[in-house]
Amino acid sequence: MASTRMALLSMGLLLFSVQETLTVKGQASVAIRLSVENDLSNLTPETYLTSVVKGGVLLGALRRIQEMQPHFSFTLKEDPNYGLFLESVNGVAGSEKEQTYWEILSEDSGEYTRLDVGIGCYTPAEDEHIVLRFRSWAII
Ligand code: B12
Repeated sequence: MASTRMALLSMGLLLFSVQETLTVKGQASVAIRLSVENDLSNLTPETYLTSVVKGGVLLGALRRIQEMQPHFSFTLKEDPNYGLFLESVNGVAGSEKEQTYWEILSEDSGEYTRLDVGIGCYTPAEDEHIVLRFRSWAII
């Protein structure tokens, strides 16, 4: 009797945690925060709450924000060797001539780590804070 009750309880907990991680489309998802900052202007940083399919790449989160937020947009360039390069965010584009680009970082307790791959390869973790920062590479 006690073991049946334990089994039902564990099943209940399992169903609860599974339900908690399901998105509208029925796929498990990972919630993340994404901020957009600009080192070269004094625009107020924007922060978006979004999610990506479990095991999915950062690009999926950007697409999801673009679908939900009328003021968020981005464009990509395809590089033959490294895949997808984030070219512009909210109408602000990086430029070879101006030596500017969108840097992609992960922030944790005030520490910023530069991602070592692009948006088409990076797999965000649960509750990760991703920062897209417009900056100059001349002052790295
Ligand atoms: C210089 C450089 C940059 C410069 C390129 C501009 C310039 N004109 O200098 C800047 C600062 C913009 C840059 C940015 C980034 N870079 Co970079 N970069 C390099 C580096 C050191 C040399 C590239 C180069 O000049 N090759 C010589 C030229 C003649 O060849 P090319 O094919 O024309 O080079 C182009 C591509 O490399 C492209 N590029 C550069 N970085 C990246 C990153 C991604 C994801 C893509 C798709 C394209 C791309 O820009 C170059 C100029 O057009 C390489 C490492 C290496 N030693 O190769 C890393 C390297 C390519 N970068 C890398 C990364 C991770 C990034 C960033 C994602 C870092 C970040 N977290 O922000 C960002 C891209 C962000 C975005 N907006 O999508 C990785 C890519 C790894 C991978 N498998 O995805 C590398 C291999 C470094 C590493 N970690 O080992 N980068």
